[in-house]
Order: sequence, then structure tokens, then C-alpha cells
Amino acid sequence: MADTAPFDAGPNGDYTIDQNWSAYTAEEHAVWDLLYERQMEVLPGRAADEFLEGLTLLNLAKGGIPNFETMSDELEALTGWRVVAVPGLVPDAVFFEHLANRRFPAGQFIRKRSELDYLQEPDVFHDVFGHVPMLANPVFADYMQAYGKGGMRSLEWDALKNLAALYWYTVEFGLIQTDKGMRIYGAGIVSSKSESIFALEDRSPNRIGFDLERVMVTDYRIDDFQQTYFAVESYKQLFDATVETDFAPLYDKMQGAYRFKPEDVTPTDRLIDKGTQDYADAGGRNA
Ligand code: HBI
Ligand code: FE
Repeated sequence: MADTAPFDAGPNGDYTIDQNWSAYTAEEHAVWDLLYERQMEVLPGRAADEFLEGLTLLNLAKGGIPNFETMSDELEALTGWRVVAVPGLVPDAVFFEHLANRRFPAGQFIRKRSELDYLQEPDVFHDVFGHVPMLANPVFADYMQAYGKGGMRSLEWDALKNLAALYWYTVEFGLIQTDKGMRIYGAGIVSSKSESIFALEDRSPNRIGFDLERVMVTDYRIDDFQQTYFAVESYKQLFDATVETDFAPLYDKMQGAYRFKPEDVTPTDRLIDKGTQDYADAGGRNA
């Protein structure tokens, strides 16, 4: 969550900046290609078909950092979304307003070769490789817009924490149960080589069927692999849960607070895998 951003609203008044594509260096394009190549070693058979189809439809293959203008022209023809450049995290209200208008704000910068695996701020690889392919899917594209509209309303209810958890456990770290088995679609997973494997194959995390209210009152980790992943059965399930639910009584009940810790399993959960939590108990990435 970004209540205050280290940037000002800029000349456009909405935190967007020029991508300035021609200014990327050969090294920056090479870092994209390297990240792309590493992900493609693990994603076939693990990533959702819709994600892999989006990559193909938008030509996000190797060949350097995509140009947002040409990519947006292709994406707009598919689902009406465009990608706009931002310097980094933008304030929540600004972020939601972009989504509500089918604009995805993507970080303009790319990580350095020395920090391939782990970074705090969303860069162009996380935002474009991780998020944009799913925006080529019509149902998911509608879910993202509905989320943006819901986000704008949540600010009036002081319910941002609850809505942020929904984003985290779906858009960023979501799993989907398919006929072919469990797959990853969350941008935080599909843009990370180690988490792509951990989220599906490690015995440490819980895997639980998605339930809107359960997810919205569950705290999450921003510094390491998730201790619980939630799996949807379809993207329609997500869209329906978001647009057909009256959030006002939910927000009254939730009080902008979390009731469950990241590792909790509750009696009413549709439990798919009960995790051992070995990884987290051993100290996670700092072990
Ligand atoms: N800004 N650039 C950027 N990317 C985000 O994912 C983002 C943000 N600002 C706020 C924000 N996310 C949160 O409001 C949501 O994750 C809930
Ligand atoms: Fe993200």
C-alpha cells in the first residue's frame, strides 16, 4: 500500500510519465531477456494457459523491454486495456483510478543484473511480464477493472486493508485449479523463478480454495514467499465475487482489520494442501 509516494503527480497530473523507450540501454534490454529466459524455463506446465496465451498474443517474448505504445495498441484491440508508465508505487487512489479506467500503471525502470531475484518496488519486468498477459484475457480484464472501481469505493469505507488482501491473494499470488492440475497466474509468482516452483510444489505453504471473505481478512507477507496460496476454479468466480457482492455489509463486519495470520488454517477452509510451514519456520529467505 502506498499512502504516500516518493513522487509527485507529474505533468499529466496522474503520476504517469513517458516510458522513454529509446533511452533504455543495451544492458537494460539484456536484463529483460535474461529474466524472460529464466521464467520460460519454469512456466510451461506451471503457468495458467491464459497467462501463456497472453504472452504470445502480445509478443512479449525475448527481444528486450516492450514498447508500451505498440503493446498497448495490441492489448487495447483485445480487451480495451492500455499500459501507462509510472516511476514506481503511486498513491492508492491514483492506482485504483487507473484500473477503473482500464489503464495498467507499470514501472518504467528495470532491476539491475545484481538483483534478479528479489526487489521491493515493482519494475517493468514484474509489471509487464507478470501482469499484462492476464489483461489479454477478457474475464480477467473485467475483474481488474471491477477491482479498481471497488478500490475507489473502499477508500471511503476505510477498508483498504481488506481490499488490498484480495489483490494480493489473487492478482499477485493467485493459483487456479484446472483440468490439467494446479496452475499459477498471480503476477508475483509468474515473474519469480523460485516462487513459481515453491507455490506449486513445495510442501511448506497451505493451498486453500478461494473464498472472498476469508481472503479479505487474511494478513500476508510482503518480504518472502507466501505461507498460504488461494486457488480459484475460474476467473469468472473472481469477477462474480467482486461485482455481485455488496461490499458495504462486509466492510462493516471486517472493520478494516485482519482476523487471520498468513499461515492460519480455519475449520471452514476448503483445504487443498495443509502446509508444513517448514520454510517459514526455518527463517525463510534469511535462513
Ligand atoms: N502503485 N505502481 C503501483 N503498483 C501497484 O501495484 C500499486 C501501486 N499503488 C498502490 C497499490 N498498488 C495498492 O493500492 C494495491 O496493491 C492494493
Ligand atoms: Fe504487482
